[in-house]
Amino acid sequence: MGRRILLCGLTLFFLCAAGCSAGKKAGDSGNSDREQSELEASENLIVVGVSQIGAESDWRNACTKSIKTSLTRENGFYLIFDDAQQKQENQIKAVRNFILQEVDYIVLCPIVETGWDAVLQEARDAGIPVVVADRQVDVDEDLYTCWVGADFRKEGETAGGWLAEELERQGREDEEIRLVTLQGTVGASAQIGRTEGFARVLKEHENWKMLEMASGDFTQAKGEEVMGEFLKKYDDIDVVICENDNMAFGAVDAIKAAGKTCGPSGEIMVLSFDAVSAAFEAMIDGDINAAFECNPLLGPKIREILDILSSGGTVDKIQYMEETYFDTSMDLENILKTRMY
Ligand code: GYE
Repeated sequence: MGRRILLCGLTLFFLCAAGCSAGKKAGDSGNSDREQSELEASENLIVVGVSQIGAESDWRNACTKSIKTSLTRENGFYLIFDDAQQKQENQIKAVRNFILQEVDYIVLCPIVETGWDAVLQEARDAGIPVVVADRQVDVDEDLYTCWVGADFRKEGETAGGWLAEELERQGREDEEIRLVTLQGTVGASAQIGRTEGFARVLKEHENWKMLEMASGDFTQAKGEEVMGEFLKKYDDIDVVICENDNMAFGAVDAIKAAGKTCGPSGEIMVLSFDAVSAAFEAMIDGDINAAFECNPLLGPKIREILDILSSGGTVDKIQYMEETYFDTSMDLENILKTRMY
């Protein structure tokens, strides 16, 4: 189905390109054979429209790279990729364009959970299956085929459990512990899950005091700005929870700029989510205490799902990625050599 419109578009494009030299027949130009074979080849390709959130973090860039290197022509896909620059309205526009182009499948990495009902209903009415990836959507389950991503609540709980153990190891389990949180984009699953997961552990520790939580929008610049404000307001912060690595990098800069120290031998403990390579470097440098992994390599999983669907198979509705955590007690230099992002 998608191929018809897409091929019309491609044909028009090629005709325009060829039309510049009036009267040219196919085969006249050095390119037309290649164009012709591209056209033929694209007939067998699965046409996929991918709406990506943006490029706000190392994690996001690794995710985009993973999708682009998985949904290739060699693997049987024709990828139409759209970067929404962190705006839901751009994502909605992109999905509508994919529907107009009659793509075979839509992959949506939604910025926030709400606000998708209308456009996903339109995709459903057009008979185009939607695979949701990374963050989740808060809509009727029938409006998408499946979701693949991380268990963000579990990540938050793991971080809380790690902190409890670490404080015990330091003999500080009964001390008052003053925390702040740099939250992700408000309403994004990664923000909601990590905040809620950590809150479950927080509730169990009366001596942990959450001073303030504010959003740094998953970016380094905003993370630095918000942490700078926290440091002006509170001069005795023990722990900062950063809901992604890039905000943690910003927080470390803000802590240093305020003349304070952080990491395993500093005044402020820094806990982060994602575990991208730069977070390993920051742990090795002694700036970050622990990074709770979130796997951005969704491309191969999405490819597998689309292959199964296009050969008529069915897939599990909810598919979680495997994850762990890393801290400075581990052999980080050697682990870093094995990391893919
Ligand atoms: O943690 C962050 C990115 O949704 C899991 O989005 C993703 C988050 C990730 O900007 O770095």
